Amino acid sequence: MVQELTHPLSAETRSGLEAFWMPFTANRQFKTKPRLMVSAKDMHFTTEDGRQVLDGTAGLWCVNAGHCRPKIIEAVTKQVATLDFAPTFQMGHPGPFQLAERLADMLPGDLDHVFFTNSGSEAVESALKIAIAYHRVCGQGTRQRLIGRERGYHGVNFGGISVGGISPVRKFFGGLLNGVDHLPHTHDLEHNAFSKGQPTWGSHLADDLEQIVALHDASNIAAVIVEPVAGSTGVLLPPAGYLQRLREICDKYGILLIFDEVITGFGRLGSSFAAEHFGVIPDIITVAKGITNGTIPMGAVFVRKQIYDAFMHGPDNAIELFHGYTYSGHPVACAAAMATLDIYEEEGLFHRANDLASYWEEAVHALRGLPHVIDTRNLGIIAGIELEPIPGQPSVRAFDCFVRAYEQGLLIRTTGDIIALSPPLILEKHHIDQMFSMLADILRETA
Ligand code: PXG
Ligand code: PLP
Repeated sequence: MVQELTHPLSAETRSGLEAFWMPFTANRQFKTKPRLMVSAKDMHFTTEDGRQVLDGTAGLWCVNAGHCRPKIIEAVTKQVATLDFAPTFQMGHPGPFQLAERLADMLPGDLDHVFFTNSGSEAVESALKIAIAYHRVCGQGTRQRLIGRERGYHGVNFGGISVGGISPVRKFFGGLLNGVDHLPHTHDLEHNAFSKGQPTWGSHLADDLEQIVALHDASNIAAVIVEPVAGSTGVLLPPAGYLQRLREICDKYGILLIFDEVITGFGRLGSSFAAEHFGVIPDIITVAKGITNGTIPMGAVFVRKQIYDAFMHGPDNAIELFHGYTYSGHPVACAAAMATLDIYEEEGLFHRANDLASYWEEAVHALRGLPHVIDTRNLGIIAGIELEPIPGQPSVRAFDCFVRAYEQGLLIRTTGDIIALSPPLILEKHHIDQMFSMLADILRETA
């Protein structure tokens, strides 16, 4: 029998909300006026007070196939009743082997080995460690420096916040990894406002990598990590040619290139991975979110064959990589991922995203000219709408839009004064129409 919640939550009475320290949330503000979702189906959430909310953000960039898909529910239910857990340290079960083979078939270039984690943050830590260890096993143990980028987001663990470029995060946590440099971010409204797709100005910003190499020498540098499209700091698009240039410079100096595809992986840009969309193959890719449609936590690191092979030396009984999580390749997460990939494939969702991208682009740019809108930008099924901040009150205007949107039945995501949209890829044109007409009304109402 299903146990009822002993302390039912109530947004109305605001009871039962205190103990949960909410992540990345204004806790006190939320708890005085909570926004609670109790169920979801396909493109919509249902709120505690029974309202439908159109999901404009695929949850948090993860529910790419829409909510509560029966195939995933069935796979997870079956798995949890058959093999709830089995270790993957010196042991195995079929799930992660089958899933890794399948992912390897989807991956571009010679990326063909998969290390499993439980989140994007863990995928990033794993990727950074693999990069440093790789150089060591290749006899280049001095290559330890890591290069990230301003306004990069690579999750919340120490490696990720060190290569990340979010100043409030860096201010609060001090004691970051030594030996990290940052490339400049590529966001420039003076040159690129209202770009449709990739902006044309700014590929030269990749050349700063040359200066970092000149300063430290390539023999001290392990890897460069970037999001092909920076999502969580406000949809920052790579200028045309920028990622190609990074690839060239990394090749020139033997530096590994890591694409953090936690957001761009699994269809967001109308391709399996951004690497494919941009035609730039990195050495390592990190993913999470869409790998299981957000149903069960899972992340992964994809590496090129030569990286995996470099570790496969020494006595057969030697552990090659001193790294792993209890739940690396968890059976239930693997089942969720297999069912998710089935849906992506059967419904051709990546192609669908690609097909809808131009309709989406038109809708995004139709917001140009509305009050406070200083930029609209898009790629695949992602949009960024940047608002002029209220002087002296950064992020207040966008947050006000977020609350209004929620109250009117649309979930958007805001970061600073930027609205980010990334709906499930099952969306129909009428959802796009509805989303942008609601957003236009909200922008007109917003002070
Ligand atoms: N890398 C990237 C590029 C991400 O976007 C992570 C790593 C960390 O993943 P986990 O699973 O540890 O959260 C992310 C996560 C937002 C938002 O509002 C974005 C993320 C997470 C929460 C909110 O844009 N991205
Ligand atoms: N694999 C998965 C999981 C997919 O969703 C798709 C397409 O949507 C494909 C493979 C096929 O991709 P393509 O035909 O571009 O090679």
